[in-house]
Amino acid sequence: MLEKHVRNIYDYVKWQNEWRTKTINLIASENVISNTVRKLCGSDFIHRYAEGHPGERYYQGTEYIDKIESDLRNDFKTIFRSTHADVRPISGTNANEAVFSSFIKQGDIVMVNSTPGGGHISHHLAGSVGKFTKNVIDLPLTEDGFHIDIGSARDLIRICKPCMIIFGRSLFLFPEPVRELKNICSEYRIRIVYDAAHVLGLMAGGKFQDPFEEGAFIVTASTHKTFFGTQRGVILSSMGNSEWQKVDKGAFPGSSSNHHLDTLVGLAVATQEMISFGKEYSEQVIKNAKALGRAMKSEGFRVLAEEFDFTESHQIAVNVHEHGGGRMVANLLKENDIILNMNILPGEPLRNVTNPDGIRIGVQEMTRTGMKTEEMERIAHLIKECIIQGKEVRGEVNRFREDFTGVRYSFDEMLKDLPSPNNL
Ligand code: DSN
Repeated sequence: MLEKHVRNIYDYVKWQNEWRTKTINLIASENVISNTVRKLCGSDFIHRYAEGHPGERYYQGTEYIDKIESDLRNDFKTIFRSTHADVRPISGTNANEAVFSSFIKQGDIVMVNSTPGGGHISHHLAGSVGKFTKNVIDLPLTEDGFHIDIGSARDLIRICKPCMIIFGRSLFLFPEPVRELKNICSEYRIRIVYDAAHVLGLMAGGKFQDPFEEGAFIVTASTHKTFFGTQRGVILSSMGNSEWQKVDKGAFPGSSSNHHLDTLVGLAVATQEMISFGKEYSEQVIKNAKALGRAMKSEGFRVLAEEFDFTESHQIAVNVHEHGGGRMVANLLKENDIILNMNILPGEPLRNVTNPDGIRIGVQEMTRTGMKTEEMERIAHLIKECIIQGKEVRGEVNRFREDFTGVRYSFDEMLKDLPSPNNL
């Protein structure tokens, strides 16, 4: 009986693998790892612990992970020009928690992007910030809903005197006004935290804003959306050593014990891919997102932010109210093997969150399979056939994906003969 359960799990994994290589994957928070990363995952490191820092562990037997981890830490410092990097958080939210626990005290005021403004749940009262203070205030938005209103934000800062402003979003179309709010933040000694989870790979490629250069105090991120990594988190900063000690303790033992060495190995390989191919990749991602915005618009969809050429990131947002709303559209597309998620749009009331008007589309994963702007036009057309013309397009979607099965911007071709050490 129990053996049957294992066979069932095996089947689910097999079916998932087969299914998702045939689907058009447009979830903005996901990406695929290369075959090289995959080959190096599932090694002996999956069994091991290594609390602490390389060379100063609480466990024996960590020689090899020490080497991998300290090189990775240095690579992150070099790529993002920071003095410190902590690669131990096992997720973006885990990285955020290490930072919030270090710098937010009960009663402090924190300003964040609202949920309809695209803000991430971990920045909110119901998420990680809410564990440390109840005083969470939304940053004001401009009328278009896509940008922070600088004048109103300055006024609100003068009145509220927050201890921290958290930039970064889940619906993340345009850069944040770090530079514009830097002076007032210095004046009131406000820490600028920039959650770069969605745009880390674009930043690594030099194609999105550089929050440190613009005045951020600390950058947190997950490592697997536009960055090429396995699913983990990272914290970066050039703050002084004594303040960094707090973050260090926030990461361990504050918000994690073991830091999942197997995915750390994968991230180390993915970071080499990002160093080599990040510029070319991020350029293509942004080109593709803009192309998809234009194509969706010409297929008859209400794509947001047309006046700003739709996006400067890997995402676009579409109002599908007249097609039945975000939930219905996302479900119908899923039935046709096009996978994306419903999303609340700027200006929508929070009560819409479970049935919003919008869908969010991310092109980073399909770009990594080698798709270019022509393929974005094809995707927009398939979405139109499905949603506006009511056609069944699954077969066409599966055929289309047959030409895009590999993972580009990787060493896969060069290292195809490298045997997986896991088969030894
Ligand atoms: N909620 C995820 C997203 O889709 O943006 C990030 O954690």
